[in-house]
Amino acid sequence: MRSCLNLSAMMLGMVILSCGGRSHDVGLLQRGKGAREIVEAAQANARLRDLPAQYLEGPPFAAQFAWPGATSPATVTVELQAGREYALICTLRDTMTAPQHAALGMLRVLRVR
Ligand SMILES: [Cu+2]
Repeated sequence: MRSCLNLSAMMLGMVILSCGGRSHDVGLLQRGKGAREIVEAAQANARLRDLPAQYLEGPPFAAQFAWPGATSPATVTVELQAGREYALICTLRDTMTAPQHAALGMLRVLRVR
């Protein structure tokens, strides 16, 4: 995942640089869930609205988008809770039948101290 992450004072600023993927979603992970659950759900083609049943605590609450070869025109800033883990995931797919980018490893788990 070629995204630019800045963690400070519990704030996450997300800007997407040029990469094959175009969109990332941020969501709070259920306790005990992690990258394995994200990949398994993506491989099972879980829909975005079904992710809370798989590994998120509530729906994704932030998203960012950039066209291929471009940088996202804005920065999304979210306030993170100390002691929690967040999923930075790409739920896009290149075609209707292609796997979600998260199934291909386009994900990151953020731990906030
Ligand atoms: Cu992607």
